[in-house]
Amino acid sequence: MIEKIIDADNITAVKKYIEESADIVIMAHRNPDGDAVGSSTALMHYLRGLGKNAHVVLPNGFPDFLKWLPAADEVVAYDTDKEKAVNLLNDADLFFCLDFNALSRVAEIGDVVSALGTPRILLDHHPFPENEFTLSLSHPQACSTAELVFRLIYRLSGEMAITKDIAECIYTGMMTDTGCFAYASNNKDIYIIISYLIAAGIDKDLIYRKVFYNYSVNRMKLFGFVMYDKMKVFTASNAALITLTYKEMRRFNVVKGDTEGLVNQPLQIKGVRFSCFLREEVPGKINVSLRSVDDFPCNKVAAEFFGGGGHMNASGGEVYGTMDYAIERFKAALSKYSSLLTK
Ligand SMILES: [Mn+2]
Repeated sequence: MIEKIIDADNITAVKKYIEESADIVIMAHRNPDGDAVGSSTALMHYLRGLGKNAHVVLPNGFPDFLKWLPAADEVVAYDTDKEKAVNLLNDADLFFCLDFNALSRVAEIGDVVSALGTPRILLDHHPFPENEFTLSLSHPQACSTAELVFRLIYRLSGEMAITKDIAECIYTGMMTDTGCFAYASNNKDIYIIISYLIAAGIDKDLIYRKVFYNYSVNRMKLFGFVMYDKMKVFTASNAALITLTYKEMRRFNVVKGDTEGLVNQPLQIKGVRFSCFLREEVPGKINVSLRSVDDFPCNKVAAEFFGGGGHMNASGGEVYGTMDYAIERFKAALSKYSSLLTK
C-alpha cells in the first residue's frame, strides 16, 4: 500500500473541480525538463480519458529526448505558438499548475493566468510555494511531480485508470528527477508506484534508453571537451565547477538539451559533494545549475549567491555579468559554505 500523502479534503476538492470543468489547461515551468513534460502529459492523458478537453501549455519548448512521449507533439509552447496558447488559456475552466511553485516560473503564461479568474490547482514538489493558487497540493517530500500525478490519479480513480501512456509519462518524470533513482529516491512508495507502472505495460529499460542514450555526436564531443578542459575540481572543498562561455557553445553548435546532465558529471568524482555549472546562454547572462549530494543545501547557495532557488540537491539561478564575475560568486559561495562541505 502506498501512503496517502495528499489530504483527503484536497482529493475531494480536486475531484469536484474536474467534474465541473470541460476545458482544462495544464502548465509547467519554463525550460521544461523530464518531470515538467512527463507530469503534465500524464495528467493530460488522464483528463482526456475522463472526456475532458485537456491541453498542456508550456512557456517554451522542451528537449528532443522527450519528444517520443505519448502526445508530446500536442504540447503547445507559448513562445512559438502564442495565439493558440492564449486561446487555450482564455477558454479554460480550470488550470493545473505542475512542477513549479510560483507563477513567475511560467514566464508570460503567469501574466495571462494572473489576469484570469480561472481556478488554479497547484500540484508540485518544490518547497515554499507562493500563496497564489486556489488549491495548493504542495508535497516537497515527493521525488517528482510525476509521482504526485500518480498519487492523485490513484486516489481519484484507482490503479486501473493508469494507462500505458500515462505510465510512460509518469515513469519518465520520476526517472529524470531522481537521476535514475540515484538521489531523492529512498522512499519505498516510489518502487511500489513503479511496480504499478510496469503492470500498466511500460518497458522501463526502453524508456531509459530513449531518454539517456540519445546523444548527438556534438553533445558527446561537448561533454568530452568540458570534462577535459572546462572542469575545475576544488579538492579541499569537495566541490567542482564547470563553465561554458557563449563562444564555446557556438563552437560546439550547442542546441537545447545538449548541456542537460553535464552538471551531474563531477558528482561522480570521489569526494565531490557539490557541483556548479555556469553557462553563458547569451552574452552577459549566465545560467547557474547547482547539484549536491547528502544534505548540502544548494538551494541556499542558489538563493544567496545566484538569485534563484530550488531543491536541496538540485537548484539553479542566474548571474547578469561576465563569466569571471559569475566564477567570483561561485568562489564566494564556496568560502562561505566550505565548513558544510568538508564536515
Ligand atoms: Mn520536478
